Amino acid sequence: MESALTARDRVGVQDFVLLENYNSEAAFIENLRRRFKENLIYTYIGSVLVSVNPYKELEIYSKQQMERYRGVSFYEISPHIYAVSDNTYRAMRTERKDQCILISGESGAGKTEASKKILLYYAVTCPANDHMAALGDRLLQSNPVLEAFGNAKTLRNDNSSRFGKYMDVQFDFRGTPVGGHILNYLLEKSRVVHQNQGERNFHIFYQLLDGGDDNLLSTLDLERNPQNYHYMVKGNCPRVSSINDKNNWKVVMKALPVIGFTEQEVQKLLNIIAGVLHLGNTQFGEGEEGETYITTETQIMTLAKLLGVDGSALREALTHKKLTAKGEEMISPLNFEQAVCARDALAKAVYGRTFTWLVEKINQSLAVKVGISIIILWGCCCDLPFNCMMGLLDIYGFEVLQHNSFEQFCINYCNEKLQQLFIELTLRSEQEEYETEGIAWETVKYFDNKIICDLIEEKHKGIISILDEECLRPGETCDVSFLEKLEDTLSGHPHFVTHKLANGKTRRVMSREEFRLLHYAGEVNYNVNGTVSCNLSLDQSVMCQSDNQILSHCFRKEEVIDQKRQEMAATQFKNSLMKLMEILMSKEPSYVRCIKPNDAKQPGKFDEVLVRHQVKYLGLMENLRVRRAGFAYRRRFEAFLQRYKPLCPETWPNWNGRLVDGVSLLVNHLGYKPEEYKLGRSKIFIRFPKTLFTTEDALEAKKPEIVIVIQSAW
Ligand code: AD9
Ligand code: MG
Repeated sequence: MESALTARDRVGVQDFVLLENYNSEAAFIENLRRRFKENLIYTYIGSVLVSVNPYKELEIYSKQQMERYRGVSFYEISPHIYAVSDNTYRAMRTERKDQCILISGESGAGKTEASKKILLYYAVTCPANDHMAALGDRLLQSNPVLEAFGNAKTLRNDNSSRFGKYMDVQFDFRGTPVGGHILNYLLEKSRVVHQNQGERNFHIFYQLLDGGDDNLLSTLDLERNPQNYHYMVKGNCPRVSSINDKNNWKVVMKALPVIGFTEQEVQKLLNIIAGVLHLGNTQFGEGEEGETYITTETQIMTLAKLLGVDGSALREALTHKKLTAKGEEMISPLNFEQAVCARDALAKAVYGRTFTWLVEKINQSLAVKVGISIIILWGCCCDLPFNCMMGLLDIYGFEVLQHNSFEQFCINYCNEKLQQLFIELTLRSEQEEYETEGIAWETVKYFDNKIICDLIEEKHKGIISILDEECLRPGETCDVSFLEKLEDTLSGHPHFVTHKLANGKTRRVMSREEFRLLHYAGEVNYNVNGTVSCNLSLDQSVMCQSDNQILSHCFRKEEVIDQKRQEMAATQFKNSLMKLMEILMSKEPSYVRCIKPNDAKQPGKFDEVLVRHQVKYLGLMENLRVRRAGFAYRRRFEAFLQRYKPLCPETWPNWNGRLVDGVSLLVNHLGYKPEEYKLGRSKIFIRFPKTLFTTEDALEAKKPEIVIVIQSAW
């Protein structure tokens, strides 16, 4: 007994619900710390998985481990990302409801790693024939490709996702993955042209220079040294010890054909990547009359060739702008700064659109193939669960940088929305449900971040609406007037701060170009420099004529000319987030809450202050209180009866009385104790998972008998 106690003292409890002092934040953190020290990085809060990044490889992700978790109920085995994967998969099959796994946490907390492990679990354990195995392969291979083009080294994470990713995996009636689809969200395009000190551009640039063979580099007119490229040197960090660019290059080059890229497409793609580097090296000079010209003439021809456009048209696009006045088109020269801006804008557009094309291409490769629909149809006839979806959300984490721009604003807004969804589904609706169902309940208080979401997205007076208005205003728009407008509309809001104090004085610690938002996860100062002006559109129609098919596809004329679409980047992002929320709300969610143990990316280091901050803002204590006081499972009376009626002679094969009476008879027959469950108005609430597992086991044992009864009825 004593040794068991000691072991428990050492490794803590595997479900916070079992924590004796469940109201104490210190006890919560101590439990996390003990487990972390023992390499037990996973802990539950009921069915929510809390994961602490170990920053080292653990021997817990093998195929044997996958087998251990297969078909095993949550609480019978130590917490694991595989347990969440498996339980979600089984819930999808038995309850015939689309599921989603939402992975959240700040930058570097381990979201992307978690999502890859989930995907790997499905690819390895789900039933598959040859065709499906190939699909599993494509699903897995899409990861290194997307990471090469969409991830980069930042100060917080050597492999930071610079885009948001929501992936739906489609399963047929046998539980076999038959297709997939990726939705991507706002790539951080500014990284293409600028990196902060200690950060890098997207991995693919370094991979190409390090891994591409001499022949390839010479066709692309590239040199191996990243220091020769302006777009790769700003962060002063060409090499990262944890990253092997050469190997990763090989992985990407192997993955592309598996996903269905032809040799020609790969070539065109690399032309574009090289083109972006050459674009970055394009330099300008200023003539005597203030006109701008290109000083790197020889290189502009290489660039034009790589981008598949006419050299003089490209030169013109980089040094002139087109204006339309009274129906007439006029060409006017750009000054030096404008030319630099046009060059960078073109590089960002080329890279950003190519990234979108890449996702489209991957989606084509993951799409459900026609042959499979026959199986699905058959599944439908058999009334078996089919065509169920499993969504996987891995989005950029909350971040506070030294200099935060429009892109950080979008990233943090996105995290605000995800937190809102978490509150909505786990804290608010759970409590509201007890109320509607008439179950006695003492309300748990929590911080509702709706006030911050409204501040950002509300119509007419939210930050995004104000930005839109500023962008659409005719004439010269500017960042300062945007900030003034924000101040006029939002001053006094408890989550919005600028340098202006209510008494007319100035807050000295803040610059005049910044506003501060008090996010649920912390305070962030956003610099408005470039927010409005970066939204101004430049003429990029030269790309429409490209004979590089990827680029001509990416720069379709109607889109390039439609200025409004480009200007409203923030609104587009808001709308895509709204759609994402709708998708997620329509599914049954499971949560993985990732925690970053230290800022130094070091194994074994548990920074309590940092962890406490995350526990706080992720709302984990509130989550625990609701879970601890509440019920682990709830089922509508019909569903509960339908599933378990064979276990009671009075409800089997049919129950014709009131549903609540049928459920009462059933649970009495099963021997449920009063403290184990409660009957609401339309649902049964079961306090402990174990109760339901025992019932499930009883049903499993009864199955052969049920089949015989059904057969004899035939
Ligand atoms: V960001 O918002 O995209 O910047 P993530 O996605 O939360 O961030 P990521 O999954 O990329 O973080 O994890 C950061 C690094 O931590 C990884 O590159 C690994 O080196 C390390 N990590 C994370 N999870 C694990 C794990 N389960 N085992 C081992 C891990 N290492
Ligand atoms: Mg990530």
